Amino acid sequence: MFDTLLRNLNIATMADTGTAYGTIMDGAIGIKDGRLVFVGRQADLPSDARTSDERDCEGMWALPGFIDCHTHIVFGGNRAREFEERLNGVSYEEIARRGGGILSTVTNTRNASEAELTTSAAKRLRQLAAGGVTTVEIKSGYGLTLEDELKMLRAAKAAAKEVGLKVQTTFLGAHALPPEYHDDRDGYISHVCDVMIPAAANEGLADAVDAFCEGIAFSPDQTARVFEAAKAHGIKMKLHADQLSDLGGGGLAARHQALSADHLEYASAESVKAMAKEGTVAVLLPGAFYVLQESKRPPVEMMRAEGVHMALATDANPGSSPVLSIQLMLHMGCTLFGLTPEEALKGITINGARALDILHDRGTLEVGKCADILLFDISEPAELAYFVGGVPPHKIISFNR
Ligand code: DI6
Ligand code: FE
Repeated sequence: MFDTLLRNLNIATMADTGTAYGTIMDGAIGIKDGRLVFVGRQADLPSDARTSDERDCEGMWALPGFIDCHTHIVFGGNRAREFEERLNGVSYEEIARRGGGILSTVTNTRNASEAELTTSAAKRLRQLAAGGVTTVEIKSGYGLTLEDELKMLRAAKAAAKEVGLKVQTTFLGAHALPPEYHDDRDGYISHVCDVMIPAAANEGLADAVDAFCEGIAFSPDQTARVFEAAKAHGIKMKLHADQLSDLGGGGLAARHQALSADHLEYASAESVKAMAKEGTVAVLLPGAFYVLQESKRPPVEMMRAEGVHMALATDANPGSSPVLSIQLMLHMGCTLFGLTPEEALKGITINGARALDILHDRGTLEVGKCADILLFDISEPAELAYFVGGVPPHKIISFNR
């Protein structure tokens, strides 16, 4: 009755059961047709349980496959040279004047073929996957022309397929102003809304739409236009909100029923309350906070008190977060943002799934969901957040379809 039966393991189901980590000690997991059909105590296995593939897991811990719900992992080139120059005393301004920074990534992404983007992204995805990521969200946003944005989204899907990951793609045309538009931000947003979003929707290339709502990027009004266009095409919404200043981005995302608002270092009490009310997930990104050497932490205590679901992600990108380890984010979520290890782990499982609207299928080990399982040789789940950089999974059993 089971294709595979995993015995003799402890299970951190990560489900909201009221028990820490949703733990089941001395558990067993039954898999049939790639789905979980039994998750419980070994003692509760049906007496007629049969399988031709029974595996003794020797007391290891099982967790749901990790979800990295915010990445920009498809990009041309990288900015290691700039990093090096900065540490040799060259100023940001000088680098920007030479066309460096985000614009250098735009140039390199435009110059790369879809195949080249796929290959370089797949290489980085393999590193993420080695840390236990089985589902990844990938944004566009370095093409900034219709053709180059769609190229990025296709590369995202191809790279994830090559590595065997489940992928959710997000159209982030409103990431930066392309040089062609000079200072015409409203003109570019019109192009995003009238041309790019419809095209991404028609080609089935975007599960969600995102925007960078910030003084240096797009205003709340421009963001609202992007959201209206997304809604008109039945596409979900996410938002880069309140990362460097408080523009009320968290509240804006909540009012539009966005899945998540991400970053949130400067989010106001009003925004946090609105997010709690609408069930908007707060996606916390300690990698960018660390690399940018920020000092203002997101209002985690308030989010906790208000009952906002908190997710954690790498924000993998060539500028503010060259991070390819989700488990490092567990540690940094705890040390930099004050999450508990359990909250941090929820951030890359159940709440990562909420941030992508895939909780029906992922994010916890519960009957009916995809058999997407990590086995760790650890003595308790907190070890994963405690070790800086985490613990490599002993085995990954994932039916990604
Ligand atoms: N927020 C960020 O920190 C990055 N993008 C964004 O929306 C920066 C991306 C880059 O520098 O390449
Ligand atoms: Fe980001």
